[in-house]
Amino acid sequence: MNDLVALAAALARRAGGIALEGRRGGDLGATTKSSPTDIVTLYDRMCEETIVTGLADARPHDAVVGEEGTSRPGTSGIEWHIDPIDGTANYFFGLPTWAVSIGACDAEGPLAGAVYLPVLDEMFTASRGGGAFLNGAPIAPRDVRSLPDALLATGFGYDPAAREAHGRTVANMVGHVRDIRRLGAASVDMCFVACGRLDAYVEGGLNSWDIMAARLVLTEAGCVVTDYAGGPVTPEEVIAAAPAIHGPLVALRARAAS
Ligand code: LIP
Repeated sequence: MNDLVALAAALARRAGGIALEGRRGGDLGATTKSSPTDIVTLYDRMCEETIVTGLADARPHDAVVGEEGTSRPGTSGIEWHIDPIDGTANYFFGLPTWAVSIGACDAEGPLAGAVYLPVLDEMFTASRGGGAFLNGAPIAPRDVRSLPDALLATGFGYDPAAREAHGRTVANMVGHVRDIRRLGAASVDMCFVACGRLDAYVEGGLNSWDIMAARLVLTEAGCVVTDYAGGPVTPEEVIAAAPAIHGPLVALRARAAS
């Protein structure tokens, strides 16, 4: 399992370095995908290709799924989920909160993961039962005990109707928490909850590659991660929080969305 984390971290750092160099170089070759604001750059694709090649060299029998189209079957029982640049809009605009997210899972769920923020040179890693770390140091959520004290992060997908609906929900929540943050990358939001820079995160309409690594960082750090009803988390519904406020947050979001 440590070998899987080490591989994920090495490939995340390698791909992140390519993306960072490209950002500094100028032309990003940006186009759009699911909507006029769903950006993809030359470096999203280059990073995914770098990671997929590295995985094929090291673990040729593993399956791989990537945001930019990779879908490789495997026979080992291990499947990798790759977001080569999570927070592509931030990357495009030159904001620092974007990350390379690489997570491995088996039939029981997340097994190992790395989320690397190249601008900040911060590497979040976790393995099942092995703890969660930031640049090798153990991490834990803040000891927040009540929602009015909680700093809540959220995000909005690319579908206009879903964005408006979630915006109304967040508007109904903002008066019941310390404040809201919208950092623009799900894996970054989730890792920041795990290390106490945020207290909670709520977002829907994500994909497996957005959350596979970061959900393991969260649970190994001691956070609670579920769907909106408090059941098993899915990319479609994510509520992540420090333990004491998770239940109250599930209830608040349900009231705010009704
Ligand atoms: C992004 C997510 C973010 C969400 C954005 C977008 P991408 O992923 O990480 O949380 O709010 O709408 O989906 O598209 O930058 O890889």
